[in-house]
Parts: sequence; structure tokens; C-alpha cells
Amino acid sequence: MKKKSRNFSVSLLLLLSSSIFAQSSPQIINVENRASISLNGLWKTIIDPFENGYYDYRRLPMKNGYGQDKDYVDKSSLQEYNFATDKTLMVPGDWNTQRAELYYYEGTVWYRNRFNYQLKKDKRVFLYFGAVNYEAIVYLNGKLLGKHIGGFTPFNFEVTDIIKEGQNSIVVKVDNKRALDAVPTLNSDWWNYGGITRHVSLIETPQTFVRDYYVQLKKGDKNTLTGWVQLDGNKLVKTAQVEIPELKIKQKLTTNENGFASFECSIKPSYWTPENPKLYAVNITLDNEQLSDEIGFRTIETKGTQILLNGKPIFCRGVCIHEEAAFRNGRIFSKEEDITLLQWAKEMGCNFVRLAHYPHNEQMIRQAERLGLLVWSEIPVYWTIQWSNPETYKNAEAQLTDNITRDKNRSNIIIWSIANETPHGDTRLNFLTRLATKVRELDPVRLVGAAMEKEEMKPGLMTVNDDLSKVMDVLSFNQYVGWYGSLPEECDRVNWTFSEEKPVIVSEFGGGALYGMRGGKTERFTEDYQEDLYIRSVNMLKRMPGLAGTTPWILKDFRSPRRQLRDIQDDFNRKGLISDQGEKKKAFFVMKKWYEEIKEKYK
Ligand code: GCB
Repeated sequence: MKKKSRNFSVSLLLLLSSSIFAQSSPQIINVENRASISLNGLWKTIIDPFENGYYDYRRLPMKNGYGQDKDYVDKSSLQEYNFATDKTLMVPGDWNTQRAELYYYEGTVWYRNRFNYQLKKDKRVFLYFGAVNYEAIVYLNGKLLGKHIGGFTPFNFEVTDIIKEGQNSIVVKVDNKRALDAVPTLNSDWWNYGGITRHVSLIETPQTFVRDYYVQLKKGDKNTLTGWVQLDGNKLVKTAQVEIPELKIKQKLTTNENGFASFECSIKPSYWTPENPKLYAVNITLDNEQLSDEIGFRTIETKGTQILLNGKPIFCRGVCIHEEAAFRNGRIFSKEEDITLLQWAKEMGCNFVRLAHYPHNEQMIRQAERLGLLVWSEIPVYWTIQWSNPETYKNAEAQLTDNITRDKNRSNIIIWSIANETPHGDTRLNFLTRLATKVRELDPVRLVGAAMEKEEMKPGLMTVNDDLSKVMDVLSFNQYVGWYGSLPEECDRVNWTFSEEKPVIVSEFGGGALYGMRGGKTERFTEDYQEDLYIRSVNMLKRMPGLAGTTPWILKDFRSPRRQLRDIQDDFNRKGLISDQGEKKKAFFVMKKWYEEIKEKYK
């Protein structure tokens, strides 16, 4: 008996080994404006630290795992799981903040949702996930759909032939175990929230449909619109139309045998700027489908040390943000929670946000676009990942590609960032140079950046001495003068010099303070220390050559298991300008005042 099951398991193992695991189908963009059915809500769950629902006692994948979602009805048979009698978790949502026993949990949780569906003639159906952290293995009606890796990007599987009339069952094995070869890797300064953290839906499309499109101004050309559409289906040669009614633009296209067509035409829009975040309705029509989006038009370039938006120099008055909700401290899952953070940034005088350290949810970018906030978008290539591991590279490139695919029509994104504080070395430089090339291939319009690190040339003189800076469009780096390794007064003595003639963005600076804690200016974690550090940092930044933007670390206190000082940190990185409960610290007003001055200067 055991022998038989073992042979079977071996062949199944081969079938399931990662190289031949079914991949998700190409990403469908602009999901919120398509016909879809939400699968959000309470899902049944099983906590499975030993992956009992997946592996047998020889640690080989099983045929009858939890993915089969069997009802426990035959009481004479042995079944050691039952979704029906187990607990629920809310989707979307992280599990850590929903149940006390999951607060620090890293491992597998099985999710199950049974739903009713009515088959529709001539429709294709896709199962879409906004994001699952970190690895998802997905089943529909007991059939394995495939696996997805990466906790912050969307994926979808076609289920047209598997979904049935009446009741259906989705099971997802979600695993957020950290791993050395993963992106991010074992070490990071944020909470490893597990779960189906973004929304889940069924997308219904015609047999042939517009899967993807691009509509943006041509690089450096304010009066030329370029774009393309990509169809998916069995009749790929079709007539499509791209229309911007307000600008009286109507482009009729004929797609080729690959379902692709591109266009270029002249345009005289009112340009998207932080002060006038104008968006236009863009309609893409195919015989029996109309898809709408809202798109803004702007150019973004650099010239020497300047960043030019629509040809005019701007200063990026920014702040860093983690995708963590105000007041309740979990992964954000609603538009309202996105808006709370973005409004705080606006209140501080920002026109720019650095969405650290991974792709945030799509609404975060869309809401920022409506509010007039420029965006630095990032992937979690953070600290020391496995630079020479080809699988790690593939993983990073896939996350980058999915992020750009999803957000390439958002006018407010001006920088794709490919890394944060990575150590110098040849393998790392090759890895990141390849990623930068990939960005430019996918999106020739926007700027490429990375949060690099500072170096001391000699006492009192700092610089960035990183070969990666030659590959980047902006000279962006993190610096904690006055916090790590010194007291705030060091800011008064430090000057900066750069060999590269590129716009400088200080992508992080700051220090920690517990809201309401007061004391001397050299007493760590008091608001007084943090305020003094910000005053001195701003003065130092004013002396920095080529400075074109700053994003202090960070808008709001956020959860991090690295921050263990009891009664002060309590699992929070306290570098927020605002506390986790929404209280503004004194340093917030230092930034607000400085940003008001800069705003006047750049009018
Ligand atoms: C950094 C990292 C950021 C950390 C921050 C800190 O340089 O980029 O992820 O949270 O410093 O607080 O130390």
C-alpha cells in the first residue's frame, strides 16, 4: 500500500516540480473597469505549519491534498481536515492582524471559498488575484491551476473550461515563509504580512478581448501620443478603436495575427501636473467590448541635475510610505485607507511619494494620480539577495514586469526603482544592470532609479561612489547622518559632492521618535531629538549640490519585527513623522515648513 502511494507520489512530485508548474496566464490589466464578480469576503481557512495538506509523510506531494476540498461526510473514512468546521479569515486581508495566534506566523495557511456561478455563453472566465504573499498554489474544483511567486503583484488563471454551473470551490495554499533565494529575502525591515492581501475576482471577457494596452506621450515629445493594444483570443485580427472624446482623438487600428496594433498621433492635452492632475477618459473598443480608463499626459526627463516635468524643472517634495493602514496597522485593503495616507502626504506639502519597498496596491497609485502625487514605484530587491542565483533574477524580473505591466498607463509614476540599499560587487551590478535594461525595454519613457548608499570620502565630505549610479537616471540614495552612527549635530559638519551630473534624490533620511515622548535634543526616541535631527538635516540638504527631491523615512510608524525595544518600539519602526495612531510628531511640521518654502521657489 505504502509502496504504491510512494510511486505515485514520485511521479506527482515530478509533475509539480517548480519548472513545470503551470504558470498564470498573461496579466489582464485595468481589472476594476471590466465585467467581474468579486470573490472577496470570509474564506474558510486551515493553518498548516507542517504543510500536511500538501506533502505526505515522505514529504512528497499528495494526490489527495487539501486542494481537493473534500467534504467530510463519510465518517468511516479517515479525513484529517475539514474546511467546513474550521475558522474563517477575511479576504482581502493579512492573517497576522486578524487572529492573535497568527501575529508572528510564517508558513502555510489554506484558504477555501465556495461560490455559485452561472455559466455564460461565449464568455471566457479568469480567476484574478490582486496579490497573495508570498507563494500561492491555486486549485479550482480540485484541479491545480498553478503557482505564483511574489507577494505584491497581480496574477490570473484562465478557468473557462474548469468553472461550472452552480457550486464551485477555490482552494489556495498561501505560504509566506521567508527564504534565502526569495525576493525579498530572509531579512527586511517590515512585517511579513501573510495572506490573500488584495482582492480576488472572476473576470468575464468576450472570446477575444483587449488584455493590455499602452497610451502615453512619446518620450520628450509633448505633442505626440503613442500607444498599442494587445488582444487575447482565437480571432486576433480585428478592428479596434482608441478614443479620447474630450480631445477628439479617434484611432482606428487593425490588429495583426498576434493581436497587436500600435499607433501614433498628435495631441494637445492639458498636461497632468501635481497642481492640475487632469485625467482624460480613454475608451478602447473592440466589436463587442468597450473598456474605459482615465489617463493623464505628461513628459518626464532629466537634464543635468534637473528633473523636468512637461519640460519644466520640478522639485520632488516627497515622503516614503509603507503599504500599512493608519490606525489599525495591517496591510492596507481599501481605497479609503490608501487615501488617508496620501492625504497626510498632501498635508505635509508633498507632490511626490516613494511607495516603498514593493509594488503597492493598484488603487494606491490611482488615488495618488487623482490627488496630484508623483510616484516612485519599487520592487522588493532589498538589501542582500542572491545576486548569482538565476532563479532569483527570474523572480525579480517577473515582479518588475508585472508591476510595470499593471501601472504603465499611470501618469504620476515617474521613477521605476529597481533596488534598495544593495551591497557593491560585480554580480550585483550585473543583476541590477540587467533589470534596468528590462525596465527601459518595457517602458522607454520613465526614469530608472534605485536607493543607493552614501560613502564618506574624507571626514566631513560625503558622496555616492557606486557604479550602479552610471546606469541610473537619477542619483538617489539613503542617508542617516545624525541617526545611525552619530548625533544630529553631525549634519552641521557634513558636505556633499557628486561626480555624476544627475538629479539627486535623497530617498531616505530621518530617525525614530515615540509620539508624545519628550526630553533633551540628544535623547533618542524623543520627539525633540527627531525634530532637531530634521531641522539640521534640512539645513544640510540645502547645501547639497544638484538636489532635486527628498523622501524622508517615513510618513507613518510601521510594524517591523526588527524593532524590539519595549515600551518605545514594541514591534514598530518609529521613524514615522506621524504615529501609527495618526498623531503628527513635531518633525512633521519641520518638513511641512520646508516644503512650503520650496513650493514658493518652484512656482
Ligand atoms: C533603511 C531601509 C528601510 C529601513 C530604514 C530604517 O535604510 O531602506 O527599509 O526601514 O532604513 O529605519 O533603518
